[in-house]
Amino acid sequence: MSESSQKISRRDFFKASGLIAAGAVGGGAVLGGLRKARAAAVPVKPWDSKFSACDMCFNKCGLIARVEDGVVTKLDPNSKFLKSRGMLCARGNAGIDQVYDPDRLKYPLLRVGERGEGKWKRISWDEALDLAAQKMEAVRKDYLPCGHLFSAGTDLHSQFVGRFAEVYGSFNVTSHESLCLVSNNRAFLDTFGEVPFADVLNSKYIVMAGANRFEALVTPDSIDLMTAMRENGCKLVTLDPRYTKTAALSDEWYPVKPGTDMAFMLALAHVIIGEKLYDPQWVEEKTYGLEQLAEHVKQYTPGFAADQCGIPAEAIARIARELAEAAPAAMIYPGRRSSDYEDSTQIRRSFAIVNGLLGNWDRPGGLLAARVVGLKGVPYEAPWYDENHEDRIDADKVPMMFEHEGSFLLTRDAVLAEDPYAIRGWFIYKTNPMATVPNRKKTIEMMNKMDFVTVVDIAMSDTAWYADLVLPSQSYLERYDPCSGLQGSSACACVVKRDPVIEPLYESRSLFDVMKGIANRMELGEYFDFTIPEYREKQLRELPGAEKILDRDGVYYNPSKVYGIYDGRIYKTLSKKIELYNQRYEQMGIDPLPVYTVPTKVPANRFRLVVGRNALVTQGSTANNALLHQLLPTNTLWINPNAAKKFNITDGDLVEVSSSVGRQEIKAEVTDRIREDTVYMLSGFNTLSTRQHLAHGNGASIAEILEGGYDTVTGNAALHTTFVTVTRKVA
Ligand SMILES: Nc1nc2c(c(=O)[nH]1)N[C@H]1C(S)=C(S)[C@@H](COP(=O)(O)OP(=O)(O)OC[C@H]3O[C@@H](n4cnc5c(=O)[nH]c(N)nc54)[C@H](O)[C@@H]3O)O[C@H]1N2
Ligand SMILES: Nc1nc2c(c(=O)[nH]1)N[C@H]1C(S)=C(S)[C@@H](COP(=O)(O)OP(=O)(O)OC[C@H]3O[C@@H](n4cnc5c(=O)[nH]c(N)nc54)[C@H](O)[C@@H]3O)O[C@H]1N2
Ligand code: SF4
Ligand SMILES: [Mo]
Repeated sequence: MSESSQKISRRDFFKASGLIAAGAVGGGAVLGGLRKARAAAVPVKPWDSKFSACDMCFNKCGLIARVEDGVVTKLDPNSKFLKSRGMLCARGNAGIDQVYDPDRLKYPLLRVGERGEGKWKRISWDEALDLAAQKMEAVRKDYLPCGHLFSAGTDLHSQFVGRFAEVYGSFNVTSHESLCLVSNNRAFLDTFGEVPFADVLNSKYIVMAGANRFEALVTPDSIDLMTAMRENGCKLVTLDPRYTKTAALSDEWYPVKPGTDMAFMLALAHVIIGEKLYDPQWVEEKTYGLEQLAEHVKQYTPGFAADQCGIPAEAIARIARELAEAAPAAMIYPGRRSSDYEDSTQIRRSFAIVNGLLGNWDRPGGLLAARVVGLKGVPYEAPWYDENHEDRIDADKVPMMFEHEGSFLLTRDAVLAEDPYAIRGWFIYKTNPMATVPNRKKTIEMMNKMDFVTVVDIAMSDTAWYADLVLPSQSYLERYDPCSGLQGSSACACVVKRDPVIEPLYESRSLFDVMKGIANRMELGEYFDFTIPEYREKQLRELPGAEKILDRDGVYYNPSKVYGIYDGRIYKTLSKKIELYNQRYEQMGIDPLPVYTVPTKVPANRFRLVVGRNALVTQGSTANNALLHQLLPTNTLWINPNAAKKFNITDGDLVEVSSSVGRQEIKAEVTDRIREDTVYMLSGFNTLSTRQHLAHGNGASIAEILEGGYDTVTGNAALHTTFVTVTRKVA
C-alpha cells in the first residue's frame, strides 16, 4: 500500500469512528487510537480532549489532555500554541505522574512531633483553616503585620498570595526570582529600559554564555534555536565550563573558566569599538555613553581576556568581527537564570552592552521589546496599618533590589538575626526553598525561628516536611486558574486559560480557596469575594470574543507589532537612550560600566561546584516523578578524568563532597564533559522527606552543600561560589 493511500484509509477510518470530530488529536493519539481500535475490531470510544497548559515548569506550554472515564491517560501538545511550537517536552509528558503520584498529599496534616521528625495528624479542612487563621492573627498581633513572611513560587495563583499578604499588611513577600533571574533582569532593564525577548528564530549569530537552551528549556527559544541553526544558517558559539547538550550542538564551544565571562564580553566591546565595527548612526542616535565605554574597555584587550577566561585571543577577536558582521540579526543571548556570582548583575550588564553597541535590538534576529498582551488587572484597595514596620525586612541591604521580589537570602539572614525586626510566621505556596536555596541547614534554622509555618503543596516536599501545617493543593489538571498573558519573542503575545481537566483528587483544594478560607476567618473576606471564572472575566474585559476563542483553541492571540516598537519612542532610562554607561548607577555609587574582577581562585585540592539543568528534571520538584525517574534515576557528581585520577576516584565510586556548610555522599561520574577545576550535580535529590519515596535517600542534596553568597547589586543568589573537596569513600 502506498503512503498516500494509507493516509486516506486512515482518514476514512476516523471519519467513520467519529474521531476527527473530536478535534485536535495529536499524531501520537491518532496512532494509539488506531492500534486500540484494530485490536478491538470495533470503533473505539472517543476520549474527551480538553485544553490546558503544562505546569511542569514555568513555560506553560499549551496541551490537550486525553481524558478517559475521568482519568487523564495522555497529554499531547496543542499545535495552536505557537510559543512552544507545538511541543511538549519529556517533563510535560510526565505530568501525568506528578498528578497521580501515590506520594501526593491527600488531606490536611498537622505536625505532632518535632520539626522534621515526620509525625503528622490528619485534620479536617475546617480545623486547618481555623488554625491557620488563628496563628496568623496571633503573629500579626504580637509582631505587627510585617512579622509574617509569604513565599510563593511560579504559578498563576501566586498573585493571590501577594494579594493576601498585602491586605494582611505584610511587605515581606519572596518569590523564586531572587534565586533565579533578578540580576539578569536588572542588567537588561538598566541598559534598555526593559527586559527583552530574544528573536532566536531569525538570528544569524548567537553567543550563548551561562545558558543551556537545549536542556534548560525556555520556549520558544529552545525549539527556535534548532530551526535557526538547521534551516536559517545561524551560528552558535557557547561558553560553558560543561560540555552540555547545547555545547555539543554548537558550532564552537569554549569551556570558559567559571566567573570570567565579563572579561570575554568587554574584550568583544574592545574589538568592536577599536575596529569601528558598529553602526555609527545607531550608536549616535540610540545609545548613551560610547565615549566612556570606549575609554573603559581599552584595558580589556583580547589578550587580557584570554588570560582570564582561557579562550584564545584570536578566537575572541574573530567572534567580535563575526558578531558585528551579522548584527543586528545577532545577539549575546540574554539567558535567564543568572544566580551565579556576586557580580552577576554586572556580568549580565556586559552582555547587554555588547547588544546595545551592535544595535541588536527591536529588529529581526536581535533582542525584542515586550508586547502588549491585553489582560486587565483587577484592582483592589488594601487597608493601611498604622502600626507596622516601615519596610521589608531585607530593605536597604543592596542598592537595586526589586521591591516586589525581595531577596530570599537577605530575608533569611534578617530573619535569623531578627534585624531590624522579628518574623515569626511563614506561609509558603508552591516553592521548595529547602531544596532550592543554598545552605539547607540555615533554611532549617529559619524554619525553627517561626511560631507557625503553613505549606501548600502537592507533595510532601522538604519544605512541607519542616512545616507545622501542610495543605494539599490541586494540581494544574484539577483547578481553575486566572488567565495568563504569555509572550515568546516573535512567536506570540497570547493568553492561555487553564480549566480543570479532571475532578480534584483526594481532598485537594486550590490556593485561591485556601486564601479565601483564611481571609474569611480574619475579616479579610471582602478581598476574596469572587470566583476564579469571575476574576477571569474581568481580566478579559477588553478582549471581546476572547473567552470563546479560548474555549475553541485553548489559546487567544493578541496580535501586535513585533519589530520597530521603539521607532520614534524614547527608552525608559535616565538618558532616554540605551545606556551603555548607566547614569543612575553613577548617581548611586554603583559602577556605571562593568568593572571586571578576577574570580576567587579555586583553592588547592578543591573544586568549584556549579549548578545547571537537565531536560528530565525541574529543580526541586520532579525527582519523585516515576516516569522521569525511569529515565534519570539519580544524580551524580561530574568530575573530570584528570581530577579524578589525582584523587584516586574511578567512575561509579562513592565520593564525599564537602563544603564549609555541609557534606553529602554521591556517585562520581568521571567525564571529560567538565573542566578540571569544576564539579557539577543536579538539584532536587536526596530529600529529607521520607514521603517522597523515589527522591529520599537517593543521590545527594546540593542545597546541603552550597554556601549561599549573593549578588551585591540585587541580592540574587550566587550559586557558583562554593568550593568543595571530593574524597573517595572507602567501601
Ligand atoms: N529541563 C528544564 N528546563 C528548565 C528548567 C528546569 O528545571 N529543567 N528550569 C527553568 C528555569 S526556572 C530557568 S531559570 C531556566 C535556566 O536556564 P539557564 O539560564 O540556561 O540556566 P542553567 O541551565 O541553570 O545554567 C546554565 C549553564 O551555566 C553553566 N555555567 C556555570 N558557570 C558558568 C560560568 O561562569 N560561565 C558560563 N558561561 N557558564 C557557566 C552551567 O554549567 C550551566 O550549563 O531553565 C528553565 N528551563
Ligand atoms: N541547586 C540549585 N538551586 C537552584 C537552582 C539550580 O539550578 N540548582 N535553580 C534556581 C532557579 S532558576 C529557580 S527558578 C528556583 C526554583 O525553586 P522553587 O521555586 O523552589 O521551584 P521547585 O523546586 O520547582 O519547587 C516547586 C514546588 O512546588 C510544588 N508543586 C508543583 N506543582 C504544584 C502545584 O500544582 N501546586 C502546588 N501547591 N505545589 C506544586 C513542588 O512539589 C515543589 O515543592 O531554584 C533555584 N535554586
Ligand atoms: S517546557 Fe516542558 S515542562 Fe516546561 S511547560 Fe513546556 S512541556 Fe511543560
Ligand atoms: Mo529559574
